[in-house]
Amino acid sequence: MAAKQLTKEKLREIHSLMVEGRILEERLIKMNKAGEGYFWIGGPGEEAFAVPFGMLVHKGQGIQSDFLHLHYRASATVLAMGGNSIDAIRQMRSVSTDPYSGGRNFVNHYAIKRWNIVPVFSCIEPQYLQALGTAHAQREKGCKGITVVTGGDAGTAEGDFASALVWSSRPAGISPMLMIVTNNRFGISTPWDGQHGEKNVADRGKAFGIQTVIANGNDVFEAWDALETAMEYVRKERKPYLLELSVSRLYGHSSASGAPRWNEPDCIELFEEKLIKQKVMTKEECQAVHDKMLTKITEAYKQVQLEPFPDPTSIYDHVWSKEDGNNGRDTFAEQMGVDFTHNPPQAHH
Ligand SMILES: Cc1ncc(C[n+]2csc(CCOP(=O)(O)OP(=O)(O)O)c2C)c(N)n1
Ligand SMILES: [Mg+2]
Repeated sequence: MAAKQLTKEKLREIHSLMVEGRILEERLIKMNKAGEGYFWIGGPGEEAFAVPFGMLVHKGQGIQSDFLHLHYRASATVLAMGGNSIDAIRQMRSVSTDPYSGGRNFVNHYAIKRWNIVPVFSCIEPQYLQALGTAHAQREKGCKGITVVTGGDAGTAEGDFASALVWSSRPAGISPMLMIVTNNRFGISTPWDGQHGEKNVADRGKAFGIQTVIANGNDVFEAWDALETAMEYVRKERKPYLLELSVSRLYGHSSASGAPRWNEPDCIELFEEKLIKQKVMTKEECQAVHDKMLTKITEAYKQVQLEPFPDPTSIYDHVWSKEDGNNGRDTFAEQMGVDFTHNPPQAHH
C-alpha cells in the first residue's frame, strides 16, 4: 500500500514506534554515561526509515520468511517488528535476561532466531557476505522469502560490499537480496567527501545490472514507498536491488567518538509537522506520545536494575558447539585446562 493510502491509525502507530525508538536510545546513552553499560551505539535519526522497514518485513523463522542481516542502528526496526524496548536496556546493562546474548554482547547487537534476525556483527560489512548465503538458499529452494541486508555508507568501501554486488548479480546465480545502504555521510569521524569517487553508492549497482534507487530516509512517506517498491521487486523478480537512503546521525557515531551533528534534520520533528498539517494528530497528542514513552522506558529501566548479571561460568556458553549438543564449555575447558567447577571466571560488575 502506497504511503499516501496509509490510514490515520497506521500513521499514529508509526509515530509512536519512532518516538519509542528515540526515547529508548536516549535512555541507553544516559546509561552508558552513568557507567551502566560499556559502550553505546544505536539508531537515533534513522527512525523514519527504520520503522516502515520493520513493518514491511515478512517475519518468521526459516527460508520461506525474510532473512535480516542488520547492523547496529536498527533498534527501531526491531521495535516495529514487535520487539520489546526493555530487551535493549537489558543488553545495555549486560544482564542475564538479555535475550539476544545473555548479557554477553554490547547494545543493539540483536539476535532473534524466530524472526530470522541473525546476530549483528561489531565489525562492519561481513553481513553482506552472510546475506549472500541466505539469499542463495532462498533462490535454490524457490522460496517466497527474501534476504535484506543493511549497512552504512563508509562500510561500502569494504570488499564484502563489492563481493555482494558481484555475487548477487551473477547471471548463473541471481539472488533475491535487497541491499540497503543508510548514508549519513560519515564513517565515525571520516567525512564522505574524501572517501568516495562515486557520486552515490547506489550508482555502483548499475555496473552489475542491479536495480537501484536513492531516497530520503528522513521522510516517512518517501522511505515507506522506496522500501515497499524495493521489497516488492525482490519478492516478485527474485533479483538483487540496491536502495540508498540518506539519514541523519543525530547523537554522533557512538559513545566512543562523539561527533554529534545537531544541525541535521530530525525525522521525528519533520513527521510531526506533517501529521499536524494533515490533521492526523494535534501537537498535544504528539506530546502525549512522548510522555507515555518516557514513562514506559523509565519503568523498563527501573525493572532491569533489579535483574541479575550472568553467572560467571556462563562466559563460554554458545561460543563453541559440539555435535552432541554440549554447549562447548567443556571443550573449551579441556583445551585450556580450566576447571570451572573450582575456578569460575570472576565477574567485573
Ligand atoms: C571491519 C571493520 N573496520 C573498522 C571498524 C570500525 N568501525 C566501526 S563503525 C565504523 C564506521 C562505519 O560507518 P558507516 O558504514 O558509514 O556506518 P554508520 O556507523 O555511519 O552508520 C568503523 C570504521 C569495524 N567495526 N569493522
Ligand atoms: Mg555512515
